[in-house]
Amino acid sequence: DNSALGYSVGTTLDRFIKMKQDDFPFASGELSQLLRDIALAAKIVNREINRAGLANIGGAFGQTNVQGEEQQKLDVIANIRFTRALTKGGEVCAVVSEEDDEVIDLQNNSGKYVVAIDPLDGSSNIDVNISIGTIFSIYRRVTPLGSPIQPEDIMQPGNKQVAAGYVLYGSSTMLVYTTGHGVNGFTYEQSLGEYFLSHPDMKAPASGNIYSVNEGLYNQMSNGLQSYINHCKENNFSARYIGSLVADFHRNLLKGGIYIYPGTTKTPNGKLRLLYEANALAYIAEQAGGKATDGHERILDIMPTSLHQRTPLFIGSEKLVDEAKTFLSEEARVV
Ligand code: P6P
Repeated sequence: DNSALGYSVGTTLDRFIKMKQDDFPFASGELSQLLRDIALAAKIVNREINRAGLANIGGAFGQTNVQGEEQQKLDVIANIRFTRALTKGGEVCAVVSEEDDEVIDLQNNSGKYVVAIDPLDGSSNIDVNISIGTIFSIYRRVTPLGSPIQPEDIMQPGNKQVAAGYVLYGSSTMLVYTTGHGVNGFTYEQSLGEYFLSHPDMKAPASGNIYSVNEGLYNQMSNGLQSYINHCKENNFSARYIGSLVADFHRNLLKGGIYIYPGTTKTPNGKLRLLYEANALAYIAEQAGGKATDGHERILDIMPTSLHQRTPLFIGSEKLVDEAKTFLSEEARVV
């Protein structure tokens, strides 16, 4: 029971948001409503995901959609669901989505917030029934109300986030988020349609012995990173790599560990996207006492220059991220 924190395990998400809002009487409640909108869309996406496998069986289970259309890809469906929920909610004026080349203007000119989202990350894992996730960042717009202005409202560094979170559609579905006052995890109870506080005040273990990296990239890695990976092997680390960012991140957040998606000779900036993957997880990691860098600088201080830009990502337990960095800088000295 975390009564010292003013709430206890088992509190519903709605009550938790309400209590947190009471802590900020000047809050207009719009961010609270925005979080509710995201939580609702996640319930719908969760249901679509659970039905997807059957949808491929088609009519046999009556799963083809009513229009009998070609079963849309789940990440397209997720993008529609989140964008629609944010449009109807009215608090968001613009969305940057992994699924759309350009910024989506929601035509909510009184919306104070901008959302960057990966509606369904790791969708290549769906067909093989591996956990997948939604990742989102929330910013306050910086220009006066009206149509969102680029780049000012959109290309904000991660240190300007007002909230960030992820949904993990795993053995159970969880919503984990921060509004800058710590990290809290909620587990979705499908039969009740409610999220219940299951992981209050989440803290990243300062260290750990799990490293998560695609070792298939080893030969394309810098000497410094190769030496760090060898260091992990020499120190009895466990290699845990699901290949689904949210699942790998969440496990390391709970157990301690480091997740690395490095720049390589073929992809110098790695694979993961700054605006709607790295920034959100970096904010959560830091709020939980962990760390996130691109190998050199803090992810949250990177000034974006393009919507879908990639960044190398070293994220997780503070001591491990710091340690990895020393190996990388050694490489710099050697060179
Ligand atoms: P690789 C999934 O495609 C994803 O975007 C992340 O979820 C995951 O961590 C990463 O890519 C896996 O990439 O190159 O190791 O298959």
